[in-house]
Amino acid sequence: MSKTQEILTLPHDQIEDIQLEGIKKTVVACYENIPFYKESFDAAGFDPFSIESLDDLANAPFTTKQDLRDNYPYGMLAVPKNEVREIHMSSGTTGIATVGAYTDHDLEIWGDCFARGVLYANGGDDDIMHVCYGYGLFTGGLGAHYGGVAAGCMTIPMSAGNTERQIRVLREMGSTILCCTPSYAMHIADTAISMGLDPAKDFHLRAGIHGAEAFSDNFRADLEKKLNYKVLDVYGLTETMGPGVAIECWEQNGLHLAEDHFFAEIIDPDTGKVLPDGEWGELVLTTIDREASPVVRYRTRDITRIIPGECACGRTHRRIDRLHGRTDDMLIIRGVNVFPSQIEDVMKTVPELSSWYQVEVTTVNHLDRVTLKVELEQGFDFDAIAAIERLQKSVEAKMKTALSVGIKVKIVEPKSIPRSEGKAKRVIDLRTGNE
Ligand code: DLL
Repeated sequence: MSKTQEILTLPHDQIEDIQLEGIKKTVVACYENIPFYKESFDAAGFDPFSIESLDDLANAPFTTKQDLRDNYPYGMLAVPKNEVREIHMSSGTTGIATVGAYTDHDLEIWGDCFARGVLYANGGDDDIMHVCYGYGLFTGGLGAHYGGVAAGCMTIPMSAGNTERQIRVLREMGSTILCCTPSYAMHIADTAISMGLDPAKDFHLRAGIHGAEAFSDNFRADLEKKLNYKVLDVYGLTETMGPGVAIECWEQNGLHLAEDHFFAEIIDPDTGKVLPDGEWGELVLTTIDREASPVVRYRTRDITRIIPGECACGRTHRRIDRLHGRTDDMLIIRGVNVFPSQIEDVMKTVPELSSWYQVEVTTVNHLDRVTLKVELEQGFDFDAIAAIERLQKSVEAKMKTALSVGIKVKIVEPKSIPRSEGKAKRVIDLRTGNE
């Protein structure tokens, strides 16, 4: 058994020993090397030398994205600059970047974490990994690339874009694992179909390792049918490493956290209280052995839960559920909280609607107005105007029942919503102050 495979099946109490040792070191390294942490721990009265059990970590204060932004560019570095080999950045909506830095060791664990996706896909050195996440400051491309190399795959560094070329290479090289956002995978599939190909037969894919954005079960089922492969969800974020923090196994029943590198807590986003396994809340991550950019109790704003119990695959690392969205995705429409995933849940119940949509929020006469633009599923007649109007009304009624707030529904032609090569833009908030 390889070292990684052995780690993935360690009894959980041994994983917790690794976590406790790692966290003790991380917390002290943060305190001693990062002025932000010294100030924040002191202000909270948290003694970094006091940790004796994993529960004690709950006494440490949280770290937020704003803290990382305030310390841009090098304020959160825990090692001298000459030990840093690579950096990545995420710009976010406000344009102020957060930086993730990696030492040689950090790059090695990154590769190891993403390579678990290949193991979860029952793969190895016979696989050909086609990587069309963007390479560059975005962590998707290089993170998947290091994983492919670490897993021994032939790794093809396509980066995103030039979709027809992606299709040519997928066919000609016989790629077996596709790594990109789920929306780009769907765009590749649809473009291949519009070129007269049948990607289910003309490609040789076995698995897709897709993430960086939320996607519904329906969307996944569609993708799996079009590309004749199995889709595994991968989660990660620039602030803690990039893709590979958690990845689904072949069971498709939650994403195994790389628990030997990350400690996860789920908190109530309003009170900050740690919630028991099984309850939905905000994911908070602490790095266990990250050297250059360690974080303590980083509030990801991502909403998930720890799935109680063991996975049928036999691996012992705990699983998080597929993401329900982010705390900051939540729209407050005339005082009612609405998540885009709730809108998607209603869409799923209407067979005439495809999974491509955009939600636009504007202000009309000082009131929020939400318009859902959703594409008609291929094969339904867009020119049957009366039928489309009836359908719009009936979807509006369903939305009102499900969301407790009215939204306008506009059914648009198939393929009229712009496709993305990276993360799809699902919500456009044009309300004053949100442009
Ligand atoms: O998106 C890292 C990544 C690249 C993950 C490739 C997976 C694959 P950021 O650009 O910093 O990093 O964005 C991180 O994206 O906090 C989530 O809100 C969202 N996200 C990431 N993975 C998933 C997923 C990368 N599987 C933010 N499902 C995170 C839903 C995801 N949302």
